[in-house]
Formats: sequence, structure tokens, C-alpha cells
Amino acid sequence: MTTNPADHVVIVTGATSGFGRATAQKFAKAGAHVVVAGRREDRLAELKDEFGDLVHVVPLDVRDNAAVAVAFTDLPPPFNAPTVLVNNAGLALGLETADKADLEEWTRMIDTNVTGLATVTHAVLPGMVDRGHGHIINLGSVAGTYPYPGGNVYGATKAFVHQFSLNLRADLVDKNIRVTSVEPGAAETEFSEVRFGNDKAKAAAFYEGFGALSSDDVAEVIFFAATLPESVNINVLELMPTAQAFAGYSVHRDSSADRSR
Ligand code: NDP
Ligand code: 8X3
Repeated sequence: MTTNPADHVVIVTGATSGFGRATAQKFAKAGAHVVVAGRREDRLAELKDEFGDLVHVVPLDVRDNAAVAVAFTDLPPPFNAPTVLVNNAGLALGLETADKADLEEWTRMIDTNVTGLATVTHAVLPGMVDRGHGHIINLGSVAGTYPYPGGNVYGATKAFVHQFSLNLRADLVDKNIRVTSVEPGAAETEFSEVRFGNDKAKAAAFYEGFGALSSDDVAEVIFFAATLPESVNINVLELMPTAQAFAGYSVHRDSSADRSR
């Protein structure tokens, strides 16, 4: 592979919004061919209208294992020889503490962020190995490293993404396949609207006043990792807004109970 972005064929899951859409646009603007996957077909069609022959549309729910298994098998050339897979489709649902969380929401996050990401990888990776090159870029999160109240299952799915990425590296060291876990902090996309059940005001309030990352910031980082010389692999790339940092330890003091022993 050269470092010329126009030589790339990129699969982006979750290309209908946020990081995925910005990443698809960034690569297509640079002349790459891009397979855009996601559930909202009208949004996929907008990308097709914008970039024409550089874009191939694949309507796909990554939770549908059978559909994922065939989705990337009969792509027309040159889309059938992807050089980069951006495993971006994902979501957080709710911010309740674990005792109050909705089990269906937990399951949906695991099915999408863990099983969906693994299923797409399983479908695309063998072709990359056969062709002798490829790059898998997984969207993790700072939530996979730093716990916070209400992050319970969402953060755990992103911890999976982190460790899965490193374990892929261990398996693929002799196959000329790169693997990168991109782990952003707070970024203003539709992410919080989805998390808060389409409550746009609550989502907007979350992003107010601190300069959250943008979709373009994250797309820039993904593009950077993908267009480095083939001999360079970024294992993990963590980024945050300058005005975001980590929560401290929490201590609950209860005067009615002696918990000193
Ligand atoms: P958005 O909500 O803007 O975009 C999420 C994308 O995922 C959409 O294109 C959506 O497409 C797609 N998606 C969700 N569920 C499915 C599914 N079952 N099948 C196929 N596609 C699906 O959020 P972001 O761009 O912010 O999030 C992208 C990724 O980045 C996620 O994995 C998220 O966890 C992660 N992330 C986000 C951060 C943030 O603060 N925004 C920070 C760190 C990581 P559609 O609904 O059309 O199917
Ligand atoms: C999204 C970042 O901190 O809102 O993965 O969970 S955070």
C-alpha cells in the first residue's frame, strides 16, 4: 500500500452520522473509494449523491449476523478489495446507574458495539489477509479506560474494543495487517441524542461551553492513522477535548455505619 489516500478502499460502518459520515467524506474528498454502511438509507443516499462513483452504499444493521456475513462478499470492484475497515457503528443508551438500567438497552449496546463489531471484522479480515495488507480501525472510547457513573455497560463494551484491537495485533503481526483502536472523549455528534432517547435539549446541554471534539477532529485522526507508511502501526490513539479530563476517586461516607473494617 502507498500512503496515497486515493489508493485506499475504505469500509465505514455507521457512515450515516457523526464520526462515520465525516470519515467517509474525508476519504472520498481525498479520492478514496468508500463503502458506506448503516441503517438509514436516506443518509447513505446523500453520500452517494455527494461523491458518485467513489461511494458504494450498503444498507446494514451490524446486529444482523447473517446480513453482515454476506454484506461484503459480492461488492463490485474496486470496492471488493478494501484496504481499511473503520468499525465505527456503535451507541450508548442511558446514563442510569447499573441497578436502574434497562436490560434491553444493555443488550442492544452489547449486540452493536461488541458482537456487531466482531462480526464485521470476521467478515472482512480474511480477504485482507489473502490480499496481504489491510488496516482495521476500531472506535473505542475513553469510557473503555476511565469509569464514570452510568457508564456501566457502555464503558465495558469499549473496553472490549480496546482489548480486541490489541489481541488482533497479536494474531496479525505476521500478516501485514494494521490494527488501531481510536479512543475519543466527548465529541458533539448524534451520540448524546441517541443516549438520551432523542432528547435534543438534554444532548445540547451536555455539549455546552467546553469545546467538545467534532466529527471532523476524529475523522482527521482516523485519516492520519490510515495514511501513515505501511510500516507504522498506531496501536491505541486516545484523544480528548482540551477542557475534559478524568473524574477523581469517589468516597461515600455513611455516618450510620461502621465500614472501617
Ligand atoms: P452518532 O450517533 O452520530 O453515529 C453513530 C453511527 O452508528 C450512526 O451512523 C448509526 O447509523 C450507526 N449505528 C448505530 N447502530 C447501528 C447498527 N445497529 N447497525 C449499523 N449502524 C449502526 O455517534 P458518533 O459518531 O459519536 O459515534 C460513532 C462511534 O464512536 C460509536 O461507536 C461511539 O460509541 C464512538 N464514540 C463516540 C464518542 C462521542 O462522544 N460522540 C466518543 C467516543 C467514542 P444508523 O443509525 O443509520 O444505523
Ligand atoms: C463517548 C465518550 O465519555 O461520553 O464514548 O462516554 S463518553
